[in-house]
Amino acid sequence: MRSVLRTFAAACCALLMLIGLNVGTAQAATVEVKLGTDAGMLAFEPSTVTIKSGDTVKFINNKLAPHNAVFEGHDEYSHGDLAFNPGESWEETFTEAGTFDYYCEPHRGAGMVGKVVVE
Ligand SMILES: [Cu+2]
Repeated sequence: MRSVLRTFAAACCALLMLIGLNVGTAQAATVEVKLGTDAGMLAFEPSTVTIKSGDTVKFINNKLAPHNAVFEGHDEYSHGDLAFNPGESWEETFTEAGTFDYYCEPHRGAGMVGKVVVE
């Protein structure tokens, strides 16, 4: 009986370690989005990113500044301040699942729009 208990305890330990490892590998990721494409287009690159809840999107000023990113109906994800300098960046962490459309205010008419899909 004692050996059965010991086996059971060992199995529990192994299970806990596996759970611990899983938590370790499920670390939040950061995905980068360029403002203005490398080719010199008024667009976000990539224009659609798919991430997991808890992941972060890092917006990096690239070309044809200034840019910003406004999420309609989601002030918490919006960055209204215009970025003028190349390399200027900011980060937004998405904690709720859904599809979030955004645009660059000064370049909305030129079609500078993007989408963040949070799974
Ligand atoms: Cu822009």
